[in-house]
Amino acid sequence: MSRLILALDVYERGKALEIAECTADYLWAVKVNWPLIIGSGLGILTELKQVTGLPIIADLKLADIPNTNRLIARKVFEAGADYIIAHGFTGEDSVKAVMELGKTIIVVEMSHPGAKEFIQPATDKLIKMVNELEPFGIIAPATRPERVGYIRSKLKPGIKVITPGVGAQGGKAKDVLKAGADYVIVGRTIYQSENPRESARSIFEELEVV
Ligand code: OMP
Repeated sequence: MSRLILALDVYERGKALEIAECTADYLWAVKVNWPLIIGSGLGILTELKQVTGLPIIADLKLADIPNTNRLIARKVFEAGADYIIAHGFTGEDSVKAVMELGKTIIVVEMSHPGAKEFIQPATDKLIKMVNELEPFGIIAPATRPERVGYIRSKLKPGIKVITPGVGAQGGKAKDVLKAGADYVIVGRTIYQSENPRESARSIFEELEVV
């Protein structure tokens, strides 16, 4: 099974469906973030699922009070999302509101430089909460394999480690898998490439040999 997740951060419905369809053979799942939902509407979740046959991750990074998280998550799961990404820093009650409705992935550290300011100092506490709640998985930074290794070492076995930041943000697929990631998320390196299928195939093969 593939360990590659496509981050499909385009606006246009047609382009999204075309890229998803031509890369699907090399993916585990397709991740949809706000750009595509804003550009094409929530119906794109089911369309992507029909075209690819793959799980769909709705990357909303939910970060609100429990009631609002619940109101949003309910509609998004109903629209066909198999997983939702939520922030953990809002606290256990907000996270539980999403987890009660479906499979959830919690951000414990982010991949960009600014993540060092507020999120990284809170990572240990976020890991503790995640170990108690046992969501499907967590987000950790492919841009810092040493942090992926650290986070993996503190996490309960079975909780999946999902890592964005490979390619455009500088992370290397092999390094992050060796550090303990279960899946890597790749966006621009695939969807902005001249040949998205070929780019996805090449990352897929790189991941196979680790
Ligand atoms: P590329 O940088 O184009 O490969 O895209 C990375 C994708 O992963 C985007 O959809 C980001 O929103 C997402 N992401 C991060 O880049 N860093 C994080 O810390 C968390 C996420 C995420 O939750 O997926």
